[in-house]
Amino acid sequence: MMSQTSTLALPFMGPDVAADYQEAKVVILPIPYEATTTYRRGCEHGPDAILEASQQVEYYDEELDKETCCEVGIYTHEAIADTRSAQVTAEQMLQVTQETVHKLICDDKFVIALGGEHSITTGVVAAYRQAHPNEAFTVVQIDAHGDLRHEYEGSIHNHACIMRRVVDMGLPTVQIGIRAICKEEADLIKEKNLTVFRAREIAANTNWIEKAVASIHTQKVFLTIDLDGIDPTLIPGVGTPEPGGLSWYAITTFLHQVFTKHQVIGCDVMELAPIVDSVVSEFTAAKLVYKLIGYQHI
Ligand SMILES: [Mn+2]
Repeated sequence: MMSQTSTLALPFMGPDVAADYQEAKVVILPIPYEATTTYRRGCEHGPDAILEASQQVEYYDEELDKETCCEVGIYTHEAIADTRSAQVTAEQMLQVTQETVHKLICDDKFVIALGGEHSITTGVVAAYRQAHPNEAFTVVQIDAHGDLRHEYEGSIHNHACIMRRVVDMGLPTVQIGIRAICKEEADLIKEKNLTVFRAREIAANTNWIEKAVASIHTQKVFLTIDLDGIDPTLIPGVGTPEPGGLSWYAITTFLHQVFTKHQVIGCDVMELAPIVDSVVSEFTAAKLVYKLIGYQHI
C-alpha cells in the first residue's frame, strides 16, 4: 500500500540502488504539495506513487544500452511541503522549495523534483535563477495547458499560472504539447511572441522535434514536465486530462535531443494523481524519470 503519511519516501528504484548523499549525482526531490487543484484531486500522492512504481523499472535501459542506476548515484531526498500531513501555504511551499533546491544545486546535484501540483515549479525555477543570476536559461515546458494565466481562482500561485510566473521572471520559454488555452493566454502568446509547439502541429509534422530543439536559444535548459502533456491513454492519472497528447516515443525522442544538444540544469515531473487499481500512470512516470537520468548521463 502507498504510504500517505510518512515523510521518508521509498528510495527511487529501491534500496539496492540508493546512493549516499555525498556520492550521489542525482537527487530525487519529492514535493507532495496540493492546494489549488481545480478538477481531479490526488497529486499530493503523486511522488510516493512514482517512487513505489520505480521499484519495478528495469535497471537496464535498452535504448541507451546501460544500467544507468549502477553508474549514477541516485539519492532520494525526504519529502518537503507535504500537504498530506499539514497545511502548507503557497508562500511556505515556494520558500522551502527554493531553499532546498538551491542547497542541492550548491552541492552540485542534478535535481529532479516530483510533484505535486505544477505551481511548485515557480519555486524550483526561482532556485535555478538564484544559482545562475547572470546567465539566462530556457524553461522548456511539456504540458497540455499554457499555464499562462496571470491568476486563476483568486491566486497567482495557482497551477494554471506557473508559466506566466516564469515569463514574469524574464526567462525565455518553449512550450510543447499545448492543446488547452484560454483567450487571455492566446493573446499573451501573440503579444509576447512566445514559442509554442501545439499538440495539433506536433501530430501533423514529423520534423517538429528538430524545429523545437532549434527554437531553444540558450545553452542551459530547465525542463518542466506536466504529465498531462503526454497523451491520457498513457497517463490517465492526472488532475486535468486532455486528449491529443504526446506519444511515448515523441516525448522520449524529443527529450533525448534536448539533453544531447543542450545542458539541462534541472527538471521537474509534475501532476501525477494516481488512479486506484491502475499502475500505468505512475509506472510510465517512473520510467520517464529514469529516462531523464539516463539522457543526462550519456
Ligand atoms: Mn497541465
